[in-house]
Amino acid sequence: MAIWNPAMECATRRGMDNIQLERLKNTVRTAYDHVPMYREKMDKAGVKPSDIESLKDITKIPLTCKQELREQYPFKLLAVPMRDVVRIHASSGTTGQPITAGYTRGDLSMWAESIARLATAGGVTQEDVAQISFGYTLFTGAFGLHGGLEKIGAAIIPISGGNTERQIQIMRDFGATALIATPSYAMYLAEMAEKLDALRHIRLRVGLFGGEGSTEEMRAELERRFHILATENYGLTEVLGPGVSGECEYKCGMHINEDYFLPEIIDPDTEEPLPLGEQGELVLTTLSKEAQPSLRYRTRDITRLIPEPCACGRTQIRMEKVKGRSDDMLIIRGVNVFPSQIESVLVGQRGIGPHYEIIVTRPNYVDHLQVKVELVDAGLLDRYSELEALHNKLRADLRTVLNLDVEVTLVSPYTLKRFEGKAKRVTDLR
Ligand code: DLL
Repeated sequence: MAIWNPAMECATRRGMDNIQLERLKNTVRTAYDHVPMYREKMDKAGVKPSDIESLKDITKIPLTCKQELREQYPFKLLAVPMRDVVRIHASSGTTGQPITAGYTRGDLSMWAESIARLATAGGVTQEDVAQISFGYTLFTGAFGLHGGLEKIGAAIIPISGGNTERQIQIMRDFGATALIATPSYAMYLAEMAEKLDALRHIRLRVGLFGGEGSTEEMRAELERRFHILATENYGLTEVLGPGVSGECEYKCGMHINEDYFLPEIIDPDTEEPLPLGEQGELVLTTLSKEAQPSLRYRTRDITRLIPEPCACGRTQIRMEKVKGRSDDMLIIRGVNVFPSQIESVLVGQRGIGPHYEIIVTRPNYVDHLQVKVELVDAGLLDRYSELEALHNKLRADLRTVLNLDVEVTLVSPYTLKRFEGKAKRVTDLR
């Protein structure tokens, strides 16, 4: 498959290091000079922009966390005057003050370039008809993908999220060949297409999914149902939105746009950098962002960096599929559980659908984990021995993976909640 920008995507290590160092120095200088929060943090740590002489020196700069960004609401993180800002997005802010993100004209062009690379890596071309089913809102997903797909020359259907039946109608009538959505919404769309008996009229060939984690099992299920190549994209509002990294057709880690972002992995507890290749929390520094540079932002996302070049020919460092967010990890009777581990056990099992809910309670001071899954065939509810066999199998499989006893509840088809954007599958009532 084609490579959008071979000069940047296939650069030598030394070439990329040089680009990164030059841009890092600029970014640190700009943040120090124009964003009071960064200046105060660096002054407190006794670091000056001129102390950045090599890429390793980045560790001299203090880490930044979400709460610090929230305190700068709405526009105290801007390094440019508002007249240079041409777009404002914000994170959903479901758990507190939203985080805003401003973009200059240059930032939008860098954003479109980042997405053009990742979408090309995922197989999208000028020939494609791309249905963008992310919400066209303050959320960065839709507008971010839109700019890059337009740059490639794909024909965009800006349908936005929701109205699932109509999505299928349009997908079918307009001959959409690429679907852009969260994996959970894509799954809901697949299910709706099946229900409306529309799958045979749908011409999708690729899916660019992202905005939330999903397992290999969920990917396989999406590829099977829609007959597509499904690749995954990663990003976050605090540093850009989508466009930080994405997979190529080999699906073996997401290529990071390293000329725009400098990745590090730290131990989330000690905050110490970890050796290359170890799993930990991803920390990102922007290298080209003008309106709102970010220095050493703690993403909370747990992953690993893969330095080896990829079979596709790109040399960029890759990040492994995100295992989960450090703040999503559940501690059940002392055992660490990532929701993704539960998903990997459930999705693809015979007899149940790909939707699930996780409910955590603490009756009598003891943690209790309940997993609700949907039966594919409601008739099973009347066939007791088959139902019990399925129930026992799911419990045993979950116990093997989690090392925990889990209460499994099998519910009727179509009774669990479906999601039109990012899924919220965990309810922790403790
Ligand atoms: O979700 C940006 C985006 C939109 C990326 C569309 C890809 C496609 P936020 O709303 O700020 O931005 O949420 C960022 O979502 O820190 C991760 O925890 C999670 N996330 C995003 N993409 C992935 C992914 C957008 N591919 C937060 N795998 C991030 C796992 C993801 N988690």
